[in-house]
Amino acid sequence: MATLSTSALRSVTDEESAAFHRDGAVLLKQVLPTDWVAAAADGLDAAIANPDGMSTDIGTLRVDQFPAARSSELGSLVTEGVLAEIVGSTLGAPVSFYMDQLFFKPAGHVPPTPWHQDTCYYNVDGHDLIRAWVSPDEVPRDLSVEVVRGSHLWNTTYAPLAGRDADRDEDARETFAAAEAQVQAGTAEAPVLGADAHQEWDYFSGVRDQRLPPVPDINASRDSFDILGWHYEPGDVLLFHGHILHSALGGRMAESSRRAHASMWAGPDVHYLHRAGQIIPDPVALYEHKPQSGQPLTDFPDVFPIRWSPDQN
Ligand SMILES: O=C(O)CCC(=O)C(=O)O
Repeated sequence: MATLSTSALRSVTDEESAAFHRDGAVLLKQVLPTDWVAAAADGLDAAIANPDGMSTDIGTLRVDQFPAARSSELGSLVTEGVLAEIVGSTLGAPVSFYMDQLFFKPAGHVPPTPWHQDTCYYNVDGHDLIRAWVSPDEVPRDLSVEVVRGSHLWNTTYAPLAGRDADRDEDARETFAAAEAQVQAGTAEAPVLGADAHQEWDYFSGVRDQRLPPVPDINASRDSFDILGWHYEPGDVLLFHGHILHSALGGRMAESSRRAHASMWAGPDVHYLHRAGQIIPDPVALYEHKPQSGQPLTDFPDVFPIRWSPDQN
């Protein structure tokens, strides 16, 4: 890969950073240099053309986990600093890359992405979780990501939309009860989903935590919620909090496909949390460290090196 730009097109303003902290999301207009947009496009195309054991088709929505691990372009996007600079300067704190996903919606009938939070899917917790959503495609308001403004501060963790249903599946019930007993006893020596899940996995490999409240039916009463959405253009970076309720509109025909890369970044207060209802496997390099609930991710600097810090700039 040729050498790419080493800094963002412009600085994140104080107003943009304040908007992220207040609303839980902000669209940064024209911050990602064109060469990085092109690299993201190449990386997404390569990953889309080469599914792996974690690629999932949900109707016509394709979702991949950890695509940066198998694409040099996406790998560079999350390690070489420009995106980290954008994320970290918005958060106002040092940031490490935690994990990434791709979302591909081909031309034709575009499925919506249902309302959900990200935090409940992962074995991490903390306030400083921030998502960077980047697309090489123009995405109109009625097909792009939207959020419930301020819901990152609601202090409610909703049930994930995935996972086996312990009410209907005895094996799932037993699996969950055993995992929860270990979590409660503080003896969870291994996460529910092991490193082998990186070879073969789908959204029903884990068991949903039925004790968590269901996501409210936001679309049934959209006027009751303060919904924010944007017209996205290549070069923009959409940042949203890991705990915010978000979705993407769909339900109509589109002439072109929508390719998106979404990376999750962790700031200083993010720690490991064994969830009996884990849905998405841990980053593969973390397994050998046998993390314990409550351990800050900064305890694992070789797995999660700091990619940008205000002190270095
Ligand atoms: O791109 C989408 O449709 C959904 C994105 C999303 O849910 C995420 O990045 O967490």
